[in-house]
Amino acid sequence: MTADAREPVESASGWGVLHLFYRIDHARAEQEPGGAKRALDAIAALTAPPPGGPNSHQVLTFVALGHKADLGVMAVGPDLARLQAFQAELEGAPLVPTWSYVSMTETSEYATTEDDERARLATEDGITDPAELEARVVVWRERIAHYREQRVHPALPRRRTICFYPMSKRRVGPADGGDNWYALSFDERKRLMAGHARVGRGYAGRVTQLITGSTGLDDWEWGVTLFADDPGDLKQIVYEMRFDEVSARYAEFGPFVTGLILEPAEALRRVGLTE
Ligand code: 76R
Repeated sequence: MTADAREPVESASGWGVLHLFYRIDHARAEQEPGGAKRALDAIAALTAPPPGGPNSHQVLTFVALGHKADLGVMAVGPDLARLQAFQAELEGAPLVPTWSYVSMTETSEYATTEDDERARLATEDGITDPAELEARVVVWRERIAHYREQRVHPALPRRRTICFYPMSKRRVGPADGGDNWYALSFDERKRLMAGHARVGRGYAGRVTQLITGSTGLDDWEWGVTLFADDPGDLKQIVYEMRFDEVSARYAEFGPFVTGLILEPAEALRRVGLTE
């Protein structure tokens, strides 16, 4: 089957997201020089604009710290068939898969509404003057439109460091003495998520997060990808969120992987693959 015959697999609700982790097969890399070129060709094929239109498929490469992986590759885009083809092409390079995570971008059912924000401006920020309130709502509307678009159709940010981990909301039954997020009412979940967002907003400009949904797709319910220039901010946001009720009572976490984001050729060079 030629690439052109590949039937696109797209969703109306969001883009596909692959987090791929590899270690380098150094023996193979030595026997087959040019390993980096095969990986770079795969990246170029995924991200090249198709004739007559822009391409939304993006790749971000990072070198992982620690022995969970040497190299991390994050790929996003509308067509799951293209993402799968990319994954298969990467295996032409001397890379040994160590872990992967599959998710999709999504909007959140707890997104702040305009009424929520008006109420917050009045009670939290103490704004009573109607003209000032209106001006703040206008600014908010613009910020949130950008934020929502970025959640579903993200442009991967270029920060220096990345941290990825999967997580789920707890659903232990009362018989086991546990908390069950999914047994709470919508209003209660929304109230709790507002507290979560308050903590998150404190990191505006320092940490960019991309929360992608994986319920039904992979072993956990979300993939959390955090980007920051200062790696200490990755640690700090996750630590502060642990005290917030949503995380303290209801969150369960998978493994964490941290890496340094680099341009693909440089990332491959740092893990010992040459062109
Ligand atoms: O107002 C809005 O519409 C956005 C508010 C918001 C939602 C709905 C928000 C804000 N998040 C939302 C949803 Mn989040 N987030 C995480 C983690 O380690 C941990 O304890 C948790 C991992 C981080 C670090 C983080 C950061 N968030 C979600 C969801 C989906 C919940 C669901 O649908 O049930 C998850 C799993 C999740 C987890 N969050 C923010 C942040 C930050 C930094 C913000 C502020 C963004 C901003 O306003 O600029």
